[in-house]
Formats: sequence, C-alpha cells, structure tokens
Amino acid sequence: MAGKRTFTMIKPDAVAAGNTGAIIQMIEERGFKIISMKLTRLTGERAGEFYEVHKERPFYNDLCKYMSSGSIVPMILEKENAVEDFRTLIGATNPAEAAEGTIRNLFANSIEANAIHGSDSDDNAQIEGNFFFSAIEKY
Ligand code: IDP
Ligand code: MG
Repeated sequence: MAGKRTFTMIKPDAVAAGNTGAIIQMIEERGFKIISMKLTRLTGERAGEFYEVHKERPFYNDLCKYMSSGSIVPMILEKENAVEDFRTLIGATNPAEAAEGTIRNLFANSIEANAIHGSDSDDNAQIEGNFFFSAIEKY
C-alpha cells in the first residue's frame, strides 16, 4: 500500500528568488498537509551526505556546491499516495521536460537548479525526513 508521507525541500535557487511562498501555496492547494517545516542551510558535507546515492555521477560535486549555496526549506508532507502524487506535482528533473503547470515548469532554472526535491519512494521519504527532523518534529 502506498504511504501517506513524502519529503521535500525547496532548493536554494527557489528560496533566493523569493518563490518559497508561491511553492508552499501550490503544495497546500494540491491537498498536501505540512507536518514539519523549517528554513535551514546545508554545509557542503551535509549536502554530500544527502545525495550520497549520486556520488559517482559527474554532477555530484556541483550539486553539493549548489545545494549548500543558500537557504533551503525542507518539509514532511502528508497525503494519500504522497510520494507519487508529489512527483507528479513537481514534474521532471529537467525543467525543459517538466509538464505544464508543475512546480519545476514554473520555477526551475536548469536541470541542476530545479527549484524543489521530492522523494522517489516511501523508504527514501522516511530516510530523508529523518535526515532533517527529529522524532518530536514529525507528528
Ligand atoms: P530528482 O530530483 O528529479 O529525483 P535525481 O536524478 O535524483 O533527480 O537527481 C538529484 C538532483 O541532482 C536533481 O534534482 C538535480 O538538482 C541534480 N541533477 C540531476 N541530473 C543532473 C544533471 O544531469 N546535471 C546536473 N544536475 C543534475
Ligand atoms: Mg531523486
């Protein structure tokens, strides 16, 4: 059965551009309930840990630099079928391929600076939520 929670973060390009509010509004309008949220910043080392799965990819070092370049807004979200529905709402990794009206279609600058993260499985949603939030912050 599909899980009810996913993890997201609004990435540095979108926060710096002042798009945090507009993105949160889209998330809530689509029926996601915000369970946990904060404004924070990753060090390069923490960004590397978060994206460990991509460490052999050619874009890994740039990605860690970009993800630690400014403030981010991590959130845990709740909805039926959360992971899949949220991936639909954010659109394809490359904004040039993101469907009309998706968050990346509207706010992403490039395949790297693509405005927002969305977990790709229930297991990763839990791991990624735990990366940013303690047990008491996840009710
Ligand atoms: P996703 O965020 O849509 O799940 P992933 O393949 O998991 O995409 O990649 C993680 C992040 O790494 C992307 O959101 C993007 O910021 C960055 N990224 C992915 N592919 C590329 C690339 O080809 N060049 C530069 N950055 C990339
Ligand atoms: Mg991914």
